[in-house]
Amino acid sequence: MARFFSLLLWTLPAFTAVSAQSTVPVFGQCGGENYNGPTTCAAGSVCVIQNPFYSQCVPGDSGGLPPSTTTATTTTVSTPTAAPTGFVKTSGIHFTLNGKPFTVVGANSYWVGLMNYGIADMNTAFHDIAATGASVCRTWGFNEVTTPDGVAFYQSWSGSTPTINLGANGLENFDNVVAAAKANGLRLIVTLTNNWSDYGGMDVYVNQLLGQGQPHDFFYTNPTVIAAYKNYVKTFVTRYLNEPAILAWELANEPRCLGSTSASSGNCSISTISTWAAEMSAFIKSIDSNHLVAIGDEGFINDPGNPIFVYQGSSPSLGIDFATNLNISTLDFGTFHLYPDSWGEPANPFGTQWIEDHATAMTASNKPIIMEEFGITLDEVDVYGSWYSAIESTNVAGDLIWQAGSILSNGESDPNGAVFPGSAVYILDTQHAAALRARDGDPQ
Ligand SMILES: *[C@@H]1O[C@H](CO)[C@@H](O)[C@H](O)[C@H]1NC(C)=O
Ligand SMILES: *[C@@H]1O[C@H](CO)[C@@H](O)[C@H](O)[C@H]1NC(C)=O
Ligand SMILES: CC(=O)N[C@H]1CO[C@H](CO)[C@@H](O)[C@@H]1O
Repeated sequence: MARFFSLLLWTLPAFTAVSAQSTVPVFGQCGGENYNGPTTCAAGSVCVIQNPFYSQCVPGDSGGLPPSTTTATTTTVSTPTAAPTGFVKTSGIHFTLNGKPFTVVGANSYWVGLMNYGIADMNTAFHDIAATGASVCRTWGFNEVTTPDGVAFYQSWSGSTPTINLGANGLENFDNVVAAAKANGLRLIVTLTNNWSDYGGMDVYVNQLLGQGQPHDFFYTNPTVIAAYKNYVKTFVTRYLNEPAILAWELANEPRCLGSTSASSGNCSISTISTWAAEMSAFIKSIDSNHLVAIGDEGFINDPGNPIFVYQGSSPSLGIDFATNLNISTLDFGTFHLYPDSWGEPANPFGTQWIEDHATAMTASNKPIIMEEFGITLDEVDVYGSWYSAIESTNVAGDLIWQAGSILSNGESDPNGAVFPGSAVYILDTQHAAALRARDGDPQ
């Protein structure tokens, strides 16, 4: 069925009044009730009202016009422009914000904080995501390096000694990521390590602390490794304790018994990873009661005898059971991924069945779940359309496509599976975000 669709453009809301004093840096406060400081934004940024109490200098220009003293001109229904306030919580199978429904929909952008993008490019990236009506972006809060290689990194290792990078290409860079997401009305799901060797991940901890080639799954069980990971997590999480633009922390991207570079110990099972997830999520909850916590796993189902690989969660290479992990009280929501091409399955009916089977576990656990990564290489619009219908009708809380794409100052962002503004999938995503918000009665 063809549906009329018109793409709504993102517009900055009003500029605040200006009285010439000193200049406010980008992302600094420039107005708001009871605010008496300077109101002129640094060159290349404009003052944007986020709420009655807070206006912020946001990268952009005012089109050569002096800032206007009148309030809001145009806003669109499809794009939230207010900076996030309040922490997202859960209630039954739903996410909530300030007691009202909150729809989790958007995209992954692992690259936004890693590729040395400046604030203006970060702003473009988040603007392109927000303009679909998205509420959330998932990104990497890790890059473990033994030799810094030019991109941003958050922890470097010299032998068995890790050093968290607090500098301009470290957590200060992530501060900019958070501020840029926030300025575009988005919240972040931040993943704190990787099963895979991309950007370091678990094997760096294991190799540096226990010796090269030690089993991947020692990441989950070795006390020295667990202590080092907790130290990293604590520094990262504590820095953003009071930041409402963080929606959730994730323990790892796609944890499995097996990684990219080393073997498994042969002693890794569902209980290995669920025990680790329970300990790590309780640890985060003990230092941060504001934010939600999830695993970040692919959502494998444990159905012994099922011939399909991703239903063999107890396989010694996987060690994940979606239902078992949903039972962990310090985990707030469940995640699953959907990549039929890499899993050797057809897009459908496999894909819609996979969504329905997770919805069944969601109902049993009474926690929200999201399809937080998915992708296919052929017939994207038809296939995603069918998956989105399944998400919408099964009450799965939402989804984040892999992955966002933007045209930035040095060209295209990582084109792998990327959805660029104006593409057919981008337009489909915009319709889907509106449908999910309408389903949930999300007031944004
Ligand atoms: C196997 O793992 C369990 C916990 O998952 C642990 O108690 C046991 O000591 C491990 N055995 C070996 C040989 O590593
Ligand atoms: C999850 O917890 C419920 C309630 O305690 C229990 O009935 C169910 O068997 C558990 N599921 C798994 C997979 O552990
Ligand atoms: C599931 C998945 O995407 N796995 C890939 C992650 O990345 C590593 C490389 O670092 C690949 O080997 C995996 O196949």
